[in-house]
Amino acid sequence: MIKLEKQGNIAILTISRPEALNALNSAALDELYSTALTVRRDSDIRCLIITGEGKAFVAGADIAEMQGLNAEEGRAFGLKGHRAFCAVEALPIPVIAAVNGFALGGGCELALCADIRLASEKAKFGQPETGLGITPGFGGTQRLPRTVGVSKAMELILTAKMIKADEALEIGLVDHVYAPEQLMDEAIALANTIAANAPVAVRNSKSAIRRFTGAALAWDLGFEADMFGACFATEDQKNAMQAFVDKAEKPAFTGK
Ligand code: CO8
Repeated sequence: MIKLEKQGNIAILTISRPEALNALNSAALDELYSTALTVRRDSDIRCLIITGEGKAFVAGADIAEMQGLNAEEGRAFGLKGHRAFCAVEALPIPVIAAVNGFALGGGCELALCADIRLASEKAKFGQPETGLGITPGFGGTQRLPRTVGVSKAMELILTAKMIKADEALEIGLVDHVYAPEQLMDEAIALANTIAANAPVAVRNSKSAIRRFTGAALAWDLGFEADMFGACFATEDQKNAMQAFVDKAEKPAFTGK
């Protein structure tokens, strides 16, 4: 499900579960975590690119798997996501997200763990969770406002709307937008440019910048997991996720 390919001093990590638009289930999250550790241990890798196979980057956490969770299990699933995503974010080398398609929910949150985000013109971003009866659970409530500012993050999370790549560029969610066929070439060229610079200076620069964005992040993610888990005790979460799995119309929310 998670592929890792080395090209000289750079590596490409591909999320590959195309039959479910690369939705992250528990097994994929465990593999993502262990792959991040593999990258961390390989001192030849100087820059990592993350992308998705097929028409999606990552269409979120796996809704079919989350559907029946209770509050405690929901919180545990959120923490499993945090473990994998924090392992990616905490890599000492720079990470580039090459967002080739849908980056929704956990997919947008994974892109937010990267240091630089490039997108295809076909990419779409969003945090659809409030329409599914839950909060973002893989860091979106904390990393999105740190990236695009509080009010844009509020708008995206509270409306659950999807935005296209050009709007993502406008609000600073991505740094560049390219034609689909150019995306990987541009990502590889950028990774090689970074990899050609002095490795210690590159790592130390990342580490210094991360002190600015990472202040109090661990505590804030713990709070997000509490809020996320609590949603799994509601009927709205059960009904909305059941409707997605059944391909039925979204239910009217009751607040219960
Ligand atoms: N989970 C599980 N399966 C999915 C998901 C998903 N997130 N997204 C797509 N799939 C599956 C579909 O069920 C479908 O399966 P099948 O072929 O067996 O019916 C297959 O992928 C293809 O999908 P579609 O037929 O729907 O493709 P479309 O091109 O018509 O639509 C969309 C593409 C718009 C991306 C649509 O698939 C969609 O809306 N997906 C859900 C997006 C979403 O809501 N993501 C957020 C999920 S919640 C989340 O990520 C919370 C993160 C925090 C979790 C914390 C841990 C608990």
